[in-house]
Amino acid sequence: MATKKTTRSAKKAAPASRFSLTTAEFKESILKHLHSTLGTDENKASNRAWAEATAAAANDFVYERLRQTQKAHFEADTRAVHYLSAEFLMGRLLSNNLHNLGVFEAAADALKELGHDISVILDEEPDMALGNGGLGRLAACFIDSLATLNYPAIGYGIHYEHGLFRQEFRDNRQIERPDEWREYGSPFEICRPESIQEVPLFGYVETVFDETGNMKKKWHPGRVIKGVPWDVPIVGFGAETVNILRLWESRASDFFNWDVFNAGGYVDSQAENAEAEAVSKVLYPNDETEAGKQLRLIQQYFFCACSLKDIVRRYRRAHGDDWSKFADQNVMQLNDTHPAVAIPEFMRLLVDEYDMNWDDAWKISRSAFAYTNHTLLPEALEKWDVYLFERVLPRHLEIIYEINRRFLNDEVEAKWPGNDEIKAKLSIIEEGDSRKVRMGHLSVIGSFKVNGVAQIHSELVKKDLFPEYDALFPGKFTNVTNGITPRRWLKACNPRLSALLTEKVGEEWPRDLELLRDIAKYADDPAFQKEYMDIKLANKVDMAATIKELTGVEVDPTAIFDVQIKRLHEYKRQQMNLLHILALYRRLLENPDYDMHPRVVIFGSKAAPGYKLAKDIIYGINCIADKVNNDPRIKGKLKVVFLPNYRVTIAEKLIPAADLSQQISLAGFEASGTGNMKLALNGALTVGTLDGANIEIAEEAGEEHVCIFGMNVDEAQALKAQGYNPWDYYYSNPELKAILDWLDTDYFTPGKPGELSSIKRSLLDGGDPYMALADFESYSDAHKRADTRFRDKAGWARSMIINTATMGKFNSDRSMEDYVRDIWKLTKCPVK
Ligand code: 9GP
Repeated sequence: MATKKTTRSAKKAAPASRFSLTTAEFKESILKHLHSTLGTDENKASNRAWAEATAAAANDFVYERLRQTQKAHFEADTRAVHYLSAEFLMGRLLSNNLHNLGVFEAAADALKELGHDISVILDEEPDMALGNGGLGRLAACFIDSLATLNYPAIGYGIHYEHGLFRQEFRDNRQIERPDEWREYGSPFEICRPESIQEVPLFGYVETVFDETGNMKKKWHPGRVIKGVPWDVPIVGFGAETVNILRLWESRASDFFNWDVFNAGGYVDSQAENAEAEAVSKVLYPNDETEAGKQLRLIQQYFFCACSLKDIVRRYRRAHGDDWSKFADQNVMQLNDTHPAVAIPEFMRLLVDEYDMNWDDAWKISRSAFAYTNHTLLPEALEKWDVYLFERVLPRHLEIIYEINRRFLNDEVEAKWPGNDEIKAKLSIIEEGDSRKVRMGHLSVIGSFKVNGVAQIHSELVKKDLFPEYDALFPGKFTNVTNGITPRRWLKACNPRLSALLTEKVGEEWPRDLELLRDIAKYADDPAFQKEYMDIKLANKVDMAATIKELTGVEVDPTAIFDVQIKRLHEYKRQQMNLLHILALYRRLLENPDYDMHPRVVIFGSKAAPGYKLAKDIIYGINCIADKVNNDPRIKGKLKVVFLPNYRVTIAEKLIPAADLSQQISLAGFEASGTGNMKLALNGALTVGTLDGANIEIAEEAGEEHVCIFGMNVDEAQALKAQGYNPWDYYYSNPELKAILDWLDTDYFTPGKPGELSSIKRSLLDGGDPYMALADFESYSDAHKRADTRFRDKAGWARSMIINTATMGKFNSDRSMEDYVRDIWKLTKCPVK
C-alpha cells in the first residue's frame, strides 16, 4: 500500500533536488510504469523489469528537464561546446541519475516498500562501456560536470553495439567475449530518427567549373551510409540542466536490397546492410596502439561527419547562411586525435557545400576547434597511411594537402625561412617509404588551443612533443588538469563516508569539493579517526565478500588492500607490481616471521586482445595468485586477487575499500591518470612515481601523506640518454635476480616451465623499455614505508583523512571551469 510518509532520508536529500518526491509518490510511479510501460505486474515482474520501471519513473523527471533545457538553450542561443570523443565510458546510469535528481533515497525506500532491495535492482543494469579506460571515463565525468554547472554542451560519439569486451579468465588467461550492453534495449537512450545524417565514403573527386568559371571540387562518393542518433540524457547534479550525449549508429542508407531479396538472394540482399552496420559494431579495444586501419578510420570519420552536420544544421536553423557568428557560437573539442578528421570535414562542408572561400573557411574552422592531447606515447599519436586516406576519404586528403601547403609555405616559411628540415618535421604528411597523415600535427595546426591533461604532461607536450609548434604559436598550448565527478566517485559509490562528510561539512560538498578541506581539522581527533576507519573497514568487509563471490578467494578485511586498477600496459608497470609480489612471497618463504602486515594485492585490468605481453602479465599474476593464495607456509600474510572483467561498476565497489593506490608508471609516460584521484579522494594513500597528476596529488595532500618513489622525469630521461642496461640491476640486486629467475621455472606453472619467461625476457633481453628494474628497489622501499605507516593506526587514519580532505582540486567541475575560462569561453545558461 502506498503511504504518504516522507522518509527521513528522502527529506535529507531534498536540498540537492528540485523534485520533492515522497516515497509514496515514487512507489506509485514505479508501479504505473511497471504496468503501463513494461506491460507486466508486480507478481511476475523480473528484477530487470523493476529496474526498467524505476528508470522510467526517473525518466519522467529527466525528460521534463531535458525539454526545459533544450528550450532554454534555443531561446538564449548561447555559445555551446561540442565534445567530440570516440569514447564515453559511462558505467551504469540509473543510480547516477537518481543521485543527481536527488531522489535516490526516495527510490530506495519506494523499492523497499515494494519488497525490493535497490542494490539488487541496480545490479541488473549492464555497464555502458563505450570506452577503454581513462580517456573515455574522463569524457563521462566532463559531461556530468558541464550539465551540473549549467553549461550548454553536447557530447558526440559512437553508438557502439558492443562496448569494451567482457573479460573472462580461462586457465588463468584472459579471453574476450562480446559485451552486450543493450541486447534487449536500454531505457537510457532516445532514438531521434528525425535527425539522421548521411555520410559519404570512398569514390573519387572531380574538378568542375561553376557558371562564373570558378574551379570547384566535386566528390562522387562510392557509398553513402546513414548515421542514426541516439540521445542519452545527461542529468546534472541537482537536475537543473539535462544535456545530451548524442551517439551515432551506422545503418545502410537503403535498408536492404528489395529486388535482390525478391529474386531469392536472402543473404546477399543484406550485404550492404551488414557492411554499413559494421561501422558502429564494436569499440576498438586498444586505447594506446595504432591499429584498426580502415574500419577505425571510417568510424572516426563517420561520427565526426554526423556530428558536424548536426552542429551546422542547428547553427543554420538560427543564423541561416550568415556564417560570421559560427565560431562565436560553437566550439568543437577534439578528445585526442580520434576526431581530428573533423577538421578537413568541416573545411569540406564550408568550401564545397556552402561555397565559402578557403581563407574565410579556414579562419572560422581554426577558431572553432580545440584539441586535448592525452598521451605522449608515439604509437598512440595516430598516423594514417596516405593510400588508405585516399581510398576512404579522397576529398579530405586533398584538403589536408592544401592545409599543409599553406601552413608550410606561409607560416613555417615566415618563421624559419628556407628551413626544409623543420618543414619536414612540422608537415602533416610524414614522408618515407609509406607516407602517412599525422593526425596530431593536423590537430595542432587546425586548433586555436591545445591542452595537456596534467601540469607535467602539458609541459612535456610543449617541450618534447611539439616544441617547434610551441615556438610558432605562442600561447596556443595550455594545461587543464583532469578531474573526476565527486557525485559518482564519492557520494554514490561510498555512501557511508558521504554520510559522515555531510554530517561534518553539510550537503554542498558534492558540488564544491573544496569544502572537504574542513575535515582536515578532525584529522587528529581520535573519535573522528575511529568513525572514518570504521567506514573504511566496513567497505573492506563488503569488498571481501565481492572478492569471494567473484574469485573464490578469501581475504582478511584487516589486511592492507593494495590496489592497482587500470588498463594493462607496460608503461603502467603492472609487471613491477608482479615482481614486488614475488619479492614479498620469497621473503615470507625465507623467513616465516618476516615482519609485514598482511596484504591483499588486488588487480583490475583488461589487456588489448592483440597485446601479447600484456596478456602474459595477466596470466603470470593469475598463476602467481594460485600459488601464493594456497600456500599454507605463508599463513595468509599475502593474497593476490585479479578481479575478472574490471569495469566502472567494479571500480565503484573497490575504490572505497582501498588502502593503497598504485600509480607506478615510469615518470613521463602517464599523462595524468584519474584513478589516482578517485582512490585518494576515498582515502587511499598513493604509492606512486612523480608522474602525471600524482605530482599534483602529492602537492595537494602533502608529500608526507603519499609514498613517492622512483626516478622523476629528468632522471628517467637522463638514464635513458646515458644508455640504460637492465642487466646491471639484475646482477647487482640478488633478490631481483632470484625473482626474475623464478619466472623461468615451473614453480608457478607446474609441469610447464618457461610459461612466464616472456615477462623476464621483456625486462632483460627486451631492454625493459619502461625501466621497471631501475625503479624496483625504490618501489620496494616505498611499500616497506607504507607497511610501517599502516601499522601506526593514528598516523594512517590521519593520512587517509587528509587525502579525502585535500582532493578538492580534482573535481571535474574545476576542470570544466578551467576549460571554460581558458578555452571554451562559455556562459552559463540557467534553466528555470
Ligand atoms: O593515458 C592517459 C591517462 O593518463 C589520462 O588520465 C587519460 C585521460 O586524460 O587519457 C589517457 N590516454 C589515453 O587513453 C589515450 O591517449
